[in-house]
Amino acid sequence: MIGQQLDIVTELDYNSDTYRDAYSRINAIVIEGEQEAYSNYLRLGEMLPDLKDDLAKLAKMEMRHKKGFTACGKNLSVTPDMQFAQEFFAQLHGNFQTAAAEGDVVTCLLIQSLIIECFAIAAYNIYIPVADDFARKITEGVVKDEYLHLNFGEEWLKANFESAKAGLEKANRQNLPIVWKMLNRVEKDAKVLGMEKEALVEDFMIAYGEALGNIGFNTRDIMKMSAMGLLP
Ligand code: Y39
Ligand code: FE
Ligand code: FE
Ligand code: FE
Repeated sequence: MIGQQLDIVTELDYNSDTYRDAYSRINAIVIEGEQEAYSNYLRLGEMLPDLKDDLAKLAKMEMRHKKGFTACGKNLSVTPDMQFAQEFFAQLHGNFQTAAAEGDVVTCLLIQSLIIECFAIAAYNIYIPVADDFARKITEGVVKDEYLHLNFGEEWLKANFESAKAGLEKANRQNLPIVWKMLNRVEKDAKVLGMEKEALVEDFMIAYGEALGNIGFNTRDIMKMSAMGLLP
């Protein structure tokens, strides 16, 4: 997988219209994602008052990420297509809002701290070797934080595993298929940036499967859950 990616790197022209057009959507997705992550952690802070300060710190990191990625777009003179990005996140966003309104912490954590963080970890790790120098440095700093965010979700869900298990399975069934659809929507643009869908799926599965294992799911559950909605 790495070899394939390095072959592509030599062909990338960061200033070409093709690259910048694809970047206008991928960059927007990342900026919107960071903004939503910021709001989601603040919302979780209201739902978990004892952890409000910790969650506020995570939210602050997300705001810093948003600023970093905004600078990456500016550096390439790209205008992010924010409308595309909002539509891209609309379903997951709606599901998070519904769960939050119901006080469903388990579903909110599954959506933000497991699914979205693993999606970010996969995307950023795959992006780093093919990024321009400016964006690479920023993304390397960001991805370290995303592991902390994933860890926050893992720890809480692990501590509450018995009561959270059924809710996690249900929320996974409802939300993971959405992620695979999101990935299909950006497959072409990601490829222009040198990121293969196959590599993104692989990295997502590894991060998500590991997280489910850390929380307490057994191998059989992990297999069933992480492939949910992947195959038509
Ligand atoms: O926790 C976070 O910072 C996550 C919001 C950011 C998600 C970024 C989503 C990246 C998907 C990019 C798809 C590229 C193929
Ligand atoms: Fe591979
Ligand atoms: Fe982030
Ligand atoms: Fe994050």
